[in-house]
Amino acid sequence: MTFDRKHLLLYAVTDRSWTGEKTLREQVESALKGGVTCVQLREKKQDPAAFLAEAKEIGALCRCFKVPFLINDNVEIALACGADGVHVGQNDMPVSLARQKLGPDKIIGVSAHSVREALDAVRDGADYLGAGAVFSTSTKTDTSVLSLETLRAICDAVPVPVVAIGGIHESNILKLSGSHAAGAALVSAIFAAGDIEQACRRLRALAEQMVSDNGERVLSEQTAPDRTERRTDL
Ligand code: TZP
Ligand code: MG
Repeated sequence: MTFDRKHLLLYAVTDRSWTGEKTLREQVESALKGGVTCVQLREKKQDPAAFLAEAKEIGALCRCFKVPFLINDNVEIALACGADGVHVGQNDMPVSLARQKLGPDKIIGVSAHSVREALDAVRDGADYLGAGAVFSTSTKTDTSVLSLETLRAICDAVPVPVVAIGGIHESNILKLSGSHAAGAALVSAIFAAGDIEQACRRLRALAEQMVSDNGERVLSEQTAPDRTERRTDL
């Protein structure tokens, strides 16, 4: 499978805050059935052994659905579980070091909050960028809200696709129309939902509507010699 912007359309970032009746694995399966196009396993408190065991299990599930599986922050876990790649923030492992450790074929996503950070990340080897928070969120406290103008400026500055993140829900996702974002990454709108599969179906339809405004950008990106043609090992 070739990684490209369509994988960013409806991007699920996990959070175990709402597990209980269901395991995280079951929740991810519901999200996959509902049509998410990428899964990022984001664990801030798991010990390494539990993190790795869970990563192997959820990674295998994503492979069944042919959906890229990425690990937040932890390059060693990504390598050990055979993930398709990682997502790193500005305070995590430097992108160039992550690229060195992962090799040319793994997907590297990088959080960017400005055009400067976006350009630096692409120079250092990012395959896609996550930009946000685009709306206020209580899921991540150490972040501030980015204007939609900045989101669009980031999207237009780089030759790789950009996924918007932060406070995105069914009621505001269409506000991203015309931003040139390739899709939306969501935590609580997916994992706090009562019926995750149905929530993802609705979000998927809205995300498709949101990006349908971006036709011109898709065409120009397809003709640009960008880095999104990397093969993954899916
Ligand atoms: N990065 C920027 S905002 C955010 C992350 C991980 C949290 C997004 O969570 P939610 O629940 O979709 O607002
Ligand atoms: Mg991080």
